[in-house]
Amino acid sequence: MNAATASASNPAAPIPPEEPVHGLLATLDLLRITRAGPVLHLQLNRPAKRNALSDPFIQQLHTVFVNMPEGVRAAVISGEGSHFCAGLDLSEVVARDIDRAVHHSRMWHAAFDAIQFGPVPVVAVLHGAVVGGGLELASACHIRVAEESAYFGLPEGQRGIFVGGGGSARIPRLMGVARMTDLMLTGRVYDAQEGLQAGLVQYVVGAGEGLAKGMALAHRIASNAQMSNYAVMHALPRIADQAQGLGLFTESLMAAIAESTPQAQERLKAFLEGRAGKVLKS
Ligand code: 1HE
Repeated sequence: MNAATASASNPAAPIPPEEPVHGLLATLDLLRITRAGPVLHLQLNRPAKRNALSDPFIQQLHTVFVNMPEGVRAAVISGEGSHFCAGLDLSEVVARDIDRAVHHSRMWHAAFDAIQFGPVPVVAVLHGAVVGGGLELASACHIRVAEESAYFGLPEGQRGIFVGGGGSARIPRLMGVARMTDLMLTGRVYDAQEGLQAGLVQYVVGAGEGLAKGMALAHRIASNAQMSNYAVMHALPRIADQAQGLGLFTESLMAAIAESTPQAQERLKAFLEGRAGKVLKS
């Protein structure tokens, strides 16, 4: 049994070491990508510009999620340097005409949709500035872990622009329209604890502890049955967007598909035969 299989079938298995990837993903110069068994780790790697998201950067992120290597079951996104991400590369906005601006925003949507509705659940590990497009990127991920240094802002109002990377659709679903309005109109910045209280992040950890926490969560996620993860990523947000009657119908279809997979059948049998873990208070 290789490391990927061992970790995917047993959440308590030791986390394998991170190793470099090869092929297409190794050619992406704005990302440092490593793999630990079933978990792919993408590090935003433009620290001199505080990981500001240029057009090539967005395209490279998109490339990863439409070329996910075989056997990867979860991903982690973190940022190199002192900040997770300073948002849109403002130097590229100057003198962009209206036609290109629409296409630019749609390019971000395509890339971030490929993350949110992509092949694997994604954990964002956040520290320092998580602002503007950086917060839009984090909100396209499925779980957010913040170190104490993380802070969240939407300075678009101050810059004379608007969110364009899906933030107006995703961020209110995390924190509510009223809080997002406050951040955008007043320039208010939330610290990590405020982000936790507002629902922006699910975990806050100490300085330097984010990656270990994010990797541990990703390995845990990778050990789930694939169709369960698929249902959570793809059905849950869509059901939340549907009227209740439609949502309940979608839920029934998704539940029937998930429970009839061989992985589900084996896991249910394992519990009934006393071979699977119990749900205990940690
Ligand atoms: C940048 C960017 C950027 C840094 N675009 N180049 N985002 C913002 O409005 C945030 C703007 N950035 C900042 O507020 C600060 O840079 C930080 C608080 C994130 C970091 O401060 P610091 O002191 O660590 O770094 P710095 O000295 O400000 O920046 C280092 C370099 O990165 C510097 O370039 P250099 O050539 O002078 O060294 C900066 O110009 C550069 N840099 N941030 C371009 N964002 C799809 S719509 C999304 C809309 C938005 O995202 S709006 C929010 C934009």
